[in-house]
Amino acid sequence: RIGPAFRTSHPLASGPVVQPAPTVDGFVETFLGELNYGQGTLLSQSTVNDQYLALARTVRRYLMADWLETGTRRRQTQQKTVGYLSAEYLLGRQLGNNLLATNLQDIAQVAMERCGIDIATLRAQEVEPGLGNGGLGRLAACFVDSLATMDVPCIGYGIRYEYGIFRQTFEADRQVEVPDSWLSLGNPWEFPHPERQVLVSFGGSTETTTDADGRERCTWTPDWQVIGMPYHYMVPGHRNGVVNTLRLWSARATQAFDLQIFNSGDYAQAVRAQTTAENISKVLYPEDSTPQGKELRLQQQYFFVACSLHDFIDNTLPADFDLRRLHQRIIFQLNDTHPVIAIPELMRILVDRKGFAWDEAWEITQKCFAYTCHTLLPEALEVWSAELLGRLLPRHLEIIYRINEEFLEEVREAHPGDEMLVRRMSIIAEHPERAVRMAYLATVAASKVNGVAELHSQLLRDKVLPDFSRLWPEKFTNVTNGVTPRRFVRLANRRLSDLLTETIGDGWVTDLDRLRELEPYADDAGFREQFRAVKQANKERLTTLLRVRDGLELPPEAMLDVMVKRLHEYKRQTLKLLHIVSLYDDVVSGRVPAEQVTPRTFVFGAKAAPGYHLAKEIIFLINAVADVVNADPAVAGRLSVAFPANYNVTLAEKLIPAADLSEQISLAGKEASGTGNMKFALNGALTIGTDDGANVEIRRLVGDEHFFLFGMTEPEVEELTARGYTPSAVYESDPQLRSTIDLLASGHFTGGDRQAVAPVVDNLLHQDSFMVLADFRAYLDAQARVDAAYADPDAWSRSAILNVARSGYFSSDRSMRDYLERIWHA
Ligand code: OX2
Repeated sequence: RIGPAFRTSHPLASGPVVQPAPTVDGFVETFLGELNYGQGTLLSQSTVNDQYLALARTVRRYLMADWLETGTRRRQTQQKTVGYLSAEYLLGRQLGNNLLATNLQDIAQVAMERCGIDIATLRAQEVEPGLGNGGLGRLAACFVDSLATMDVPCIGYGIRYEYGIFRQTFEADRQVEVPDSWLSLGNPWEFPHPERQVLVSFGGSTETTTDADGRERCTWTPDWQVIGMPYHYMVPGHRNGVVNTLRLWSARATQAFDLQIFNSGDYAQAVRAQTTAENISKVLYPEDSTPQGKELRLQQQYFFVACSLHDFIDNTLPADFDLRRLHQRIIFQLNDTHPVIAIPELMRILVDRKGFAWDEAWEITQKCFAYTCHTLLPEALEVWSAELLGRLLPRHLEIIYRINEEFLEEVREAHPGDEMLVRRMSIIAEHPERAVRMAYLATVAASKVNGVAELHSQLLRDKVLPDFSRLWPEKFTNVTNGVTPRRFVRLANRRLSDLLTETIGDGWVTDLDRLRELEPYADDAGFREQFRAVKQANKERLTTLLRVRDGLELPPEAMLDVMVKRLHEYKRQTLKLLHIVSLYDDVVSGRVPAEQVTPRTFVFGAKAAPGYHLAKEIIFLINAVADVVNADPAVAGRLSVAFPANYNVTLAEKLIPAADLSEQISLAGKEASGTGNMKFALNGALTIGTDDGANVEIRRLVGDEHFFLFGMTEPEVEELTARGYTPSAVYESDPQLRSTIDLLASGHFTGGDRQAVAPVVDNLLHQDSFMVLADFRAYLDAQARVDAAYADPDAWSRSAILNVARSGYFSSDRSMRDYLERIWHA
């Protein structure tokens, strides 16, 4: 460390950090400086990667003064901070976003031209940090963007995975996972801070002794430790001079550990020890909403929350801070159950390290956490076996047991004699093995519990946590998800953004309710014309991209019908597939003349968790159907199917602005919210969707006439489940469904191979857990309504414009205001 004497001895050391001049000349000069002194190369010799890195570092320089200034201001004001704890952040590319935030887009473009560089090539060089799976991770990224834009103090805490979500490729139509080594060409957006590293302990045993004054003290003697090394990322607000911090932790082996083994001469063992430690932040778990009982995953969870709590309490708060006031300085928001082990960790810090009495520590802890649940699927609620938790974190298991004991006492007091209730509510499950229910632990400890859309929050109260919501009704609340208009409108859809700004001014970028002002223009024929031209240009941009990126040839005129999201049975990509097959079947069987079919391009984008076999079979089937449909002259110019591999944030930014129709077709009661649905509506696509998640609110806001609703409602699903659902009976009763499934089953799409389609077809006919067949008829009818509506371009554009105008509510800025008001009180 450099001592304070040195720091203040130079006159420049205490002065403000100077930003480079926000001019083309200033930009060129900084860029060339970065190329020469940062990359150690000459413009004439530099590679595209050199140029990208130098450009990124240039933009970083413009942000640095604001970052340092924001940090200083935060330290001075000591305002309450949001500590967002999330195992995932699906950030998307940084360069474009940071140019937008700093208002340097045009300057950078001209500056690069002066250097003879095409900036688009440099943008394409950036590998997006895929540190998340899907909606949950992308939501976290939208939230930190909004908080910075609203100048709310926030530290996003998470894990710097060395390998993010796998890169998906297709071989013989099947998903193949390629490791995502996103760091291999260098990462200009991160700053390692070794001086803030933290030691994290695992394993070992505990011992309780009694002090002279009769107080029990627990000491945990761990077995092994790892170092948490923080990497800081800038999170700039939109043109407001604010830059918040995302602090992602990377695991390192401790030197002491290494050296000891090295000195004993066992080099292989030393390397193994290092591997064990560094494995912790090696890979992101490639799942979305179904946990695998993996020890490494629990290690990851504890690792990052232990680092984060330590970081805030010991390295961020002033040394003399009175921890009884902790809740006035921080609220830790638990992004689903992944960080819930932070609760016993804070108790451990307060009781074992800081010497608080249990009751006082519990009072503090309860005020410092709030919990967001993102699912309704019972299999997605994390449960850790007590054996594993006790082995890895013995002290934490003891603390959890004590929390549970005291909580169950409270239940017994409120409901004397109801032992069934006590068993139901226990944080500890006894069957099939003793295990910790993390969602219950979170609910017991948190000051607030929220779902992510109105319907979800209601089902969370009524179905998932009914006993808890009866005990503490005031604890439960809703905050409907949102998405950042900066990335998903302004950056992704420049053409629409310019049209919006020309029409209603640029206030909408940070105040999305202003989109309401667009409503009257829905009735303006000239505006509708411009709006259609924007959509058409976006489609052409997409067509070009998919030609270059995937070798796909798509007709740029057809309706673009898009279903992009993680592959999961409950999301029902198979329902979409049955629709496509039925349209194709109608034509090839001669029932419907090809000319009567509305030209459509169907686009899928989806990754399947590598261990989720049925999901991978569905991917195979979509690709197989695409191959045949695209090659069959009978439907040429009418139906085409595109499944570009490796759907990610970068691709979403190109796909969503081009879409006409947004597919949100999950079985009612299964999709907690969805956020893709919001992005599509904001970009002027119409939704075909079930009464599920945030679809309910989208439909209410945009109006029934501008939304294609279909399918069973959640109570109807419940009722059918209770009555007993037999998919084969539905198949027998609907000739069109029968014909569609028979065509699939015949091997028509798989070169006659019936075995290849059997896993999906058999599942639909004999299990169909998510009632695809039950909703098939309603879905096809709704799609016929879509065709009819699309046939009137003026009416369609009017609806599309109204979708944009009425979707301002789905800004993540609004979500953040709701969290601030209902949960954080920051
Ligand atoms: C997802 C939910 O499935 C999705 O409905 C929601 O929009 C998103 O989280 C953000 O709230 N893992 N991913 C999710 O939940 C879990 C668990």
